[in-house]
Amino acid sequence: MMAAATSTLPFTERSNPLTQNIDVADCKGIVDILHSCDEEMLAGSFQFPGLQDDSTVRTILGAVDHIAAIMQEPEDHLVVMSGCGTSGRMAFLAATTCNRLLIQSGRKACCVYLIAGGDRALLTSQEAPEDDPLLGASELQQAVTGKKKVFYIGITCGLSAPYVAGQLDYCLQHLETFTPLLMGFNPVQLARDHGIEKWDKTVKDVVVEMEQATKDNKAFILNPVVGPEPITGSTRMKGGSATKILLDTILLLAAQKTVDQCAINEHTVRTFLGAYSQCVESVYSKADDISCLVSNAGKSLQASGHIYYFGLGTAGIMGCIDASECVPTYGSDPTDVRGFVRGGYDTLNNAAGCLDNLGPLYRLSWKNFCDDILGRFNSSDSAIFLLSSPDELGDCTELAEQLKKTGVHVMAVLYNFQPTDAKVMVSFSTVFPQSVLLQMPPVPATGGSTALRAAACRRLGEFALKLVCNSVSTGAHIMVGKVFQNFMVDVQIRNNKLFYRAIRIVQHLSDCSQDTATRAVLSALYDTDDVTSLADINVSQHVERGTKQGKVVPVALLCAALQLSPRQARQQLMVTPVIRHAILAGINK
Ligand code: S6P
Repeated sequence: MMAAATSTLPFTERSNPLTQNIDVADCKGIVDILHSCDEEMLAGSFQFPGLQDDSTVRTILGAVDHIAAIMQEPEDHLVVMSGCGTSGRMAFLAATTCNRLLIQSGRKACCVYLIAGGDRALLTSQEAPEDDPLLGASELQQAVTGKKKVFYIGITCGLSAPYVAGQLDYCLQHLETFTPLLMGFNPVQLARDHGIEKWDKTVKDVVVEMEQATKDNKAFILNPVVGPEPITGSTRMKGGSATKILLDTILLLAAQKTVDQCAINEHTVRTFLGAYSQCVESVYSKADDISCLVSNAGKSLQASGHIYYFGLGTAGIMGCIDASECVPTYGSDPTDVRGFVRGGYDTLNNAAGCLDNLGPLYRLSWKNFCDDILGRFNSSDSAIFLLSSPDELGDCTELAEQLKKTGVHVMAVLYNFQPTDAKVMVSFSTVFPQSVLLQMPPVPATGGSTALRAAACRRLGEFALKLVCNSVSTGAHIMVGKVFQNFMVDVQIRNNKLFYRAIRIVQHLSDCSQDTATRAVLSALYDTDDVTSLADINVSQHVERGTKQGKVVPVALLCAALQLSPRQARQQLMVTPVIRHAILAGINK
């Protein structure tokens, strides 16, 4: 094997031994494999501290103390959470839900989020701004204008995003105002060390400076290792889930400390983290039901249909987030998987407000769905309702019944913390004969007000829905051949990280040298056999091209594995779109 030595590869980019045959598993098999990965995320044991280890718990407590202090003085103190892609979306969800809790508790909001690419990145893939540290720094500077103290949480699962590195660097230069916390899931020595265009530092340089600042008690690094992703490099999965666990735990406990004046200690933190382990088990105890959803969703994609999520409140937002990630991960069409939220932008509660005018992909309310899509909704499509309480059944019934008339699969996922009333369940299964009922474990009794406990239920429920939605979209894309072993073979080259990941995928799967893999990727990217003139072009230009050019990795793989020209490879893929089959067909010719 010529691929890069595993020990120098960040955990977030490694191939997970648990999932190497996920592409040939049946639906139940896929869900079972994802279960073992999520257990691995919570258990850790990768020779580095994991989510529940002492050092992680201590860092969480440190962050709780700082944020609780900020919550006491919301006029001129601020918590900023920031990231790219999924990390930014998790920051958005954490900031908006924490503000809501504070307001409900008679306090003032004190959290803001930043996401590379702005609010449009909440719904669609905007991967390029991730590469820009200066953009990151200037957006942070703007966000904190007039604030005296800022607790900044920069999230980059891979310790890899220049956008976040630029912000951390800015914090480090203004430590009189900022206390920065870096959140990610690699050891610091595996932070990204690639050169960044128009910047004199690498992400690793900044991480090393952060390390020094933590020694001086001026910063925090929260980087438990959660193990490789189920689909290699897809940090929307374990990375996104671990981010949610950490942000929710920190913010809920900080709110509990401030609002309810509860003492928060290591035991409280551990109790909270333990609730997430229980949640994972509750979710996957319904593996059979989840695999039915995967099967229907996969059949929809196989028939060129669509998967639509519908939800109220943050349950609906979880669907939108899951949908937004399918494009960069699987090179899917942005209309293949979509999420719709009742109330649209009023529910999303994003900083920039309504984005309807940006185009059809930004029309996200149920009403928008009825106006734009319902008329062409057909039996190849799948509809999945996401519910956070049986009380929401009434709100969903009308739309669900309308959809059922089209002969489509209408399914539901409901999480519930109360013992489920038998009568309610009968009406529920009448409207949704195919459903997943997640009976959630009790929320940890760590003290706190009713509002706080209700918020904790919501956060755990969102986490449960995330796991189910991730299973559905991952499983469905596996069923249409977008995964080879455990690699996302149709990943789009939309930023610097993805350019190098594409090369690694080709190198690994066709067992060639890095040089051959790079030439194959460039050849597929520019549709040419002669790549000599491309050697000196900046990666940002490859990214610009990669954003427009489809099927680069599949074409490059066939070029490298079967010595085809890009043209021949594209022809082969027209006949045999599933890459594993295309390679076998080529070999058997
Ligand atoms: C990953 C997702 C990406 C990442 C983004 C940020 O599945 O498609 O959008 O979230 O690239 O990555 P990171 O490592 O900085 O959190």
